[in-house]
Amino acid sequence: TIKHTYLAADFGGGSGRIIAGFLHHGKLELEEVYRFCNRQVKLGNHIYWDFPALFEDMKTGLKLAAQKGYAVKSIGIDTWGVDFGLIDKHGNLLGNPVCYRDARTEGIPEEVFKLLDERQHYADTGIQVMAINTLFQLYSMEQHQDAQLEVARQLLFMPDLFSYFLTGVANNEYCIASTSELLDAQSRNWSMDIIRALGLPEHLFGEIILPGTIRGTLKEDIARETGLGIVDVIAVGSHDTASAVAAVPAVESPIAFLSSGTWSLLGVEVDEPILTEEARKAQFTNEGGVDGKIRFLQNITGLWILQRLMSEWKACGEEQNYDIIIPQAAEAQIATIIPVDDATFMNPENMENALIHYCRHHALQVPKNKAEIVRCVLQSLAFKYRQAVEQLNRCLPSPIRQLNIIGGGSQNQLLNQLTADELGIPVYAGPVEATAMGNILTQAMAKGEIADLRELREIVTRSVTPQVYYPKK
Ligand code: ADP
Ligand code: LRH
Repeated sequence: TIKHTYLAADFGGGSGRIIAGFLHHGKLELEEVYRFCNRQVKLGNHIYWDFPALFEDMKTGLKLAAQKGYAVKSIGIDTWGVDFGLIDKHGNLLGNPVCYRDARTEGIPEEVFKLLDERQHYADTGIQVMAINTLFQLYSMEQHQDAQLEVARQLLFMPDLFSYFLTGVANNEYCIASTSELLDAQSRNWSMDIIRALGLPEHLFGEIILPGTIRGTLKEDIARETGLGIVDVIAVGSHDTASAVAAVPAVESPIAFLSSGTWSLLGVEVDEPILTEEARKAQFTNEGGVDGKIRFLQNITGLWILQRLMSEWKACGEEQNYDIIIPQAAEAQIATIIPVDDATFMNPENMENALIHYCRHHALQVPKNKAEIVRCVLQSLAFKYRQAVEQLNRCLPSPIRQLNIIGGGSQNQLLNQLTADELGIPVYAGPVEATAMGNILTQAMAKGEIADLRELREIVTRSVTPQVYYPKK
C-alpha cells in the first residue's frame, strides 16, 4: 500500500534530521529517515555553519524517503533561530551563514542602545535582548562595512534559505523572523522604524508569510535529483521552538513548556504579547507561534554545556553514552551550582576547563570526575528553571501548575526529576521529537487535514504518552 507522508526537515543546533510522518485515524506516527551532525566550523576569524553540507544532508534524507516509496504530500523546514544567509542580485548565497556563537556581536547591544531607547525597544518588539539576535549580527556587519551586506538583495533566515534553494521562492516566515528582534510585536511585521534607525538596508527584508502558507514546489532539478517529483514546500512554524511548542501534548491553558535541547526555552503560550517592564526586566521574550499564538519564554543556555562536554570526552578517545553517564551523575554528590547563562559557557575553547576554572575562581566546590561534572551541570539547569518559573509566574495572572518538557533533553530522567523537585509541580516529559511533530502537523493543517492548533494538539496527545515526574521534596 502507498504510504501518504509528510516530511519534516528539522535542523537543531546539535543535529539535523529528516523525519517522515504518517497521519491515520487521528494519530501521528513518526519514522526517522536520516540524521546528521550539525557542526560549527571555525574558518579564519569566524565561526560558520556549513550550509552547503547541511543542504546536501537534507537532500540525502529526501532521497532516502523517495527510495522508500512514500507518497510525499509536502515538506516543511524548521531550524534554530536568529541566523541567516544573504542573497545577491543573481540569487546566489553571498557567504556561509555565520553562527550566532561568533564573537562579532560582542559589545554590539551596548552600541545599539545608544541609538534606541531600550525600554521603548522592548515595548515595540517584545524580544529579550541577546547579543546573538539577528539585529545585533546585522548591526555588527553594518559597523564593519561588511561587503556582503553592501551588495545583498535579500535576507533569508535559515529555514527561508533552505526553502529558497528547494523552491526558488524567497520570503520570510513569521515565527523565525520574530527571533530577529526586528519585528513589531503588535503588527507582527518588520519594524521599519528600527531598521531605519540602525541604518540597515531596507530592501533586505522581504514578504512575511505565516505558518501554513505554501511556499512553492520543489524545483525541477531537485525533484529529479531526490526522486520525489514535484512536491509542495510548506512554511511551518519554521523556528524549531515554534514547531516544538505547537506539539506540546496538552490542552490546558496556559500551556507551560520547556523545550529542551541545545537551548532550554521555558515559558507559556499566550494570545497576545506581554510587553510590560516586569517582562522586560525578567528577560522574557515574545516570539511568534503557530496559529497566531505568542511564545512568551526565556532563552536559557541548555544542554549545550553537556553536549560540548560529551564531545570533548569523546575526542579523548572514549565513546560517550547518556545512558551510562546520567545514572552515574544521579549517584554523584556535589553542591555546586553554576550560572549556566554566564558568558564563560557561551563558546569556550574547552568546556570542562571553563567549568573548573569558573568553580575555582568563585570558591565553589570543584567537581572531581565526569559524574560530578554532569551532576553539577544538570542541577544548575534545574536551579535556573526554578528562577525562570518564579519570574514567569510574576508575569502571569496565576502560577503555572505543570510543566511539559519536550525535545531531546526530555530523555534526561535525572534532569526531569531535578526539575520537578525544584519547581514543586509535576513535570510531563515527551515527546522527544516534538519539533518534527509540530512541523508535520502544521503541514497537515495547511493541507486541510487538521482544522486548528487545538486539533493538532489532540492528535499529539493521542499519539504519545508523556512520562510524569512528581516533586520529591
Ligand atoms: P537540538 O534540536 O537543539 O539539536 P535536541 O532536541 O535534538 O536538540 O536535543 C539534544 C539533546 O538531547 C542533547 O544535547 C542531549 O543532552 C539530549 N539527549 C539526546 N539523547 C539523549 C539520551 N539518550 N538521554 C538523555 N539525553 C539525551
Ligand atoms: C533552539 C533555538 C532557540 C534559539 C536558539 C538560537 O534550537 O531555536 O529557540 O532561537 O536556537
